[in-house]
Amino acid sequence: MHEREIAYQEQIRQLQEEIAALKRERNAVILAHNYQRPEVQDVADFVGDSLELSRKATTVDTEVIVFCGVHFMAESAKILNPSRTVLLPEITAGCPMADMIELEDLREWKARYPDAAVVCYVNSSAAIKAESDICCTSANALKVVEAVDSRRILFVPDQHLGQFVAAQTQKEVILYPGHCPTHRRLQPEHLRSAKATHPDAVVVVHPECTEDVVKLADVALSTSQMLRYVRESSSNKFLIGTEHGLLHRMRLENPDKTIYSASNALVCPNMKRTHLKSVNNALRNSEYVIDVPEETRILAKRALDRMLEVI
Ligand code: CIZ
Ligand code: SF4
Repeated sequence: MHEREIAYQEQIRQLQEEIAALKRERNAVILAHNYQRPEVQDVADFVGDSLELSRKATTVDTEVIVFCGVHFMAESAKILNPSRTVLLPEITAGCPMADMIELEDLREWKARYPDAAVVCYVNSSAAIKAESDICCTSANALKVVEAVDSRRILFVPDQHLGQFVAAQTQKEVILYPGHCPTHRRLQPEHLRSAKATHPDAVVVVHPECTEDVVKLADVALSTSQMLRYVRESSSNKFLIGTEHGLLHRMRLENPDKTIYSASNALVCPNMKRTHLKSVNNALRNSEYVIDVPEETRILAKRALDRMLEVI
């Protein structure tokens, strides 16, 4: 190993040790999203998708939850667990897709389609959840749309996940024009070229990818579904079209399988803002506390609870 690499690994090891000690001292648990940096995932007590982590948060008995992810995820943890202190280590770690819809936009949209039910992807702010009828994740979006008591659905904010659902239901799905800039960077030509290089790999993409990309894949799944799929599949080569962070866990869980990324462009800069130093600072200084106004929290929780009743 190169000298610089050895020094870097030593720095990581020291930070991980400090974090473990601080965690005990602060009575904290660390939750990390599947898209976090490998070294951050390695220091976490639980790694998962946003919903798994929010649910996990309801079962932990620690006072503090350090949520390594982006802002809306920490908000969801707070919505479901108001008695805990929820910390987001990097306050500027937002989600551009969630920011593509403002409360005023949604109110205008609802006024335009007064007979439609609003289904809101969990990748949205607490205020948007509070104004919606029900939430969904990428793992249950179709089930939620089918379960809602309305023929007409306003789907916010991800047009690509909405389109993915629209193609599988008889219901009318009206798409709000938001998107994930990271998943949109995976272009059909990237996937065609990756498929040509690895013709025997099973192609698995996220439904936040564009319709053209989804059509080129063998299957489109959420991150938790991808992990299960790869674990249970009898194939041993996979091309994965989602944020790079997921590959860390997938490779750890499947040492005998070969996992390729569909493109080097699949890196979410917001997910990568959180470093071990950020986690260390969060525990040391109790930053940054995520709060949701009680009125918003109750309404947002209603939308999340309705989803949890469906799945
Ligand atoms: O809900 C999540 O955690 C996200 C952002 C993606 C997924 O498919 O799990
Ligand atoms: Fe938002 Fe996309 Fe990043 Fe997920 S990967 S946090 S949807 S920008």
